[in-house]
Amino acid sequence: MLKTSLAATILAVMAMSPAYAAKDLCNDAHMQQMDGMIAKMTDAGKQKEATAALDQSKAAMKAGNKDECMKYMMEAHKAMGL
Ligand SMILES: [Cu+2]
Repeated sequence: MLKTSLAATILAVMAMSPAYAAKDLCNDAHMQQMDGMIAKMTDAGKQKEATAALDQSKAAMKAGNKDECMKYMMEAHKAMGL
């Protein structure tokens, strides 16, 4: 139940952001959003996976590598059940 509502929340958040379609999620605001969503995950294994992927995504963002950033972002989303 909780997982379902979390996924619905994430989808709602993503749908509200036009930037999502433009694949422009490599920004501090979204990273913060991701941190918050991952913190609410109930599956410890998936949470770890999402955190690791997001860390790599953040590192790529800092390095200015948007392709890498998006690649790991998608991995994080997948771990989150998106
Ligand atoms: Cu994201």
